[in-house]
Amino acid sequence: MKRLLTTVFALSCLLTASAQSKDLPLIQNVFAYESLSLNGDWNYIVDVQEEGYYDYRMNPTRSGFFQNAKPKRPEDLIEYDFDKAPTMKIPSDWNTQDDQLFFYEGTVWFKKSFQAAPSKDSRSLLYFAAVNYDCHVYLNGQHVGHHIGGFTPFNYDVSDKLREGENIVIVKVDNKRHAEDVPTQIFDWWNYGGITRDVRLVKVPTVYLEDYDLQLQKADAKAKTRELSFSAKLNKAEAGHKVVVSIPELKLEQQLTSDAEGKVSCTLKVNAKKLSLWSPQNPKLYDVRLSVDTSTINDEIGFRTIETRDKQILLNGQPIFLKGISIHNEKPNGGGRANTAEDARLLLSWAKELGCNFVRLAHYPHHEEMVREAERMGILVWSEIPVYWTIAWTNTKTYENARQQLTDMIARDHNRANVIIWSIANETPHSNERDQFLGNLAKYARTLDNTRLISMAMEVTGASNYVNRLHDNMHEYVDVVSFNQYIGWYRDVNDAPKMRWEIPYNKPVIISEFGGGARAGYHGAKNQRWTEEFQENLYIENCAMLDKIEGLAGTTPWILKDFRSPRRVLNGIQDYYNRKGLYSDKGEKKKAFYVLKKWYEGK
Ligand code: GCB
Repeated sequence: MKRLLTTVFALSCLLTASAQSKDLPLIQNVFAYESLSLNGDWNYIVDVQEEGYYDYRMNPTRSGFFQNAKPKRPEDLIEYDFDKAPTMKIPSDWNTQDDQLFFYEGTVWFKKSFQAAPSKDSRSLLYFAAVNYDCHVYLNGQHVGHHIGGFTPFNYDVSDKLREGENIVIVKVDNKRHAEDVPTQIFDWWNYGGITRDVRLVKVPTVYLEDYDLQLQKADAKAKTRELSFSAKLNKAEAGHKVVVSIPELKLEQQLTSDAEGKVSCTLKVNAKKLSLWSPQNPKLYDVRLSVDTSTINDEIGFRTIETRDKQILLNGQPIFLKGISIHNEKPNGGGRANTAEDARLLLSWAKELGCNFVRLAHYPHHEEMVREAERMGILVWSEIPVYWTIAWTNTKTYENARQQLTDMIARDHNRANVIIWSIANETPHSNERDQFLGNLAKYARTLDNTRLISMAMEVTGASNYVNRLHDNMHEYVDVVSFNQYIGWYRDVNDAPKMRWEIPYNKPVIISEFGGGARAGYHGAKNQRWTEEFQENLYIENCAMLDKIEGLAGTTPWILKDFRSPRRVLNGIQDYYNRKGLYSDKGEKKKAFYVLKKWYEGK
């Protein structure tokens, strides 16, 4: 009987978990709402064998750590106590917060208490900007949801679980790597675990704008009137709600009424001369007001078009060369996950100093402030999902996972004028299964957003002697053909002047990676690996070589700053850092920085 009960309980736990695992659709522009920050000190318990989740038969346990149990009588046995456990600052990654957790990959439980005063006139959303990688969220002992994927936000409506006074949120975070995950088991960056971005309790009206989209339509250069298409969806499928969109500076306002699906849409027309288009030289953002019934929120939105013509990328109808740099989502000085607006501003100011008008936010969605700060600073963005290297192409759950991460990346940032490219993958090995997986993802991305360009970082294949031939079936699915190449690092730099490029596609080409490693402060001859001079020479040779690629549309060399990677084990040089940065991990410029800066000055 006891066994049967355990099984029934285990089953109900699993069913509950999967029934609740569907997150509430992501709220658009979370910054616009009043919210209680749940950042700060959280108690944590490292749980190597997931004692707090499974019993000794590996069934989900009734007395899991999410209960936050306390002994009621002196003889009660409870073998954990969050209130006696250490604390760490959230948001953060545990690897840089606790020396013992530097290499740790597994489960850690987090707990935070907070005060709340729920009201019948509003709803409360528990919002996580990112948790790496697999997490279960509990509020006051009840399971709220299960989320997979380390770099995208998610939220739950917790109004019915919230109570007056003290509330306790507990999160089980597991960052173990698996072959069927996205990213998969191996990747060249640190698997930072934890609640790595902000946590908020967001107060929303009972009816609010779950999503809205405001985009400039493409038009003829001579068009006298420009059109802004607006669409929005309420959190409730209810007809009759009044929705107003206005852009005071343009003297535009439109009143709409929701249909039975809770949707509205319209086209706003504006005199072309009055519309100041967003661009790197003019990162103009308009104050946009949006209201539903009696509540109003604001956003800052820029208007621009992005398209391709043969080998050119056109921003607002004009060809643009994308002077880019790749960036990992790491703090500028000292490692660890970047997660603040200050981190974003410093990293992006380095990119600006380099002369960039474009950044490749590799290899997964970066924090939202990074995209928003870049937009304010006039920097275009390539945003990517972690479909990296050897993904389990035939596994349907893997596909669903990648698709969900793509959905959430686009859901979060589709109103950002500076995001021009959605990248669906990086350096994936060719096969029919891969083509099907990525082909479906590319088609799906277009159904979510047909106003931006789709790309992916491909590899040069079929390089024979001095011919670099780009051949990838995925060329059909993308708007921009991008590829990584490492002449000078994984291949001799002396080959650079001899290389001939064969790119048989009439589409814009971006070199999405090139580069090589140097330890800042290590000097020597230009053929001495790891010296700044070696990296400097590699950049000189590569820039000269790239100048010969006809119609090149842009580059995002690898990479702005040295970043942590467990694959980089060479003592005294790498010390668990990938050293291909133009800045060191401490923010020192290396000599190659000046080569790229000069090259960009001439572009
Ligand atoms: C690549 C990968 C990037 C690596 C880089 C390297 O091609 O896309 O994630 O870090 O090479 O340093 O080898």
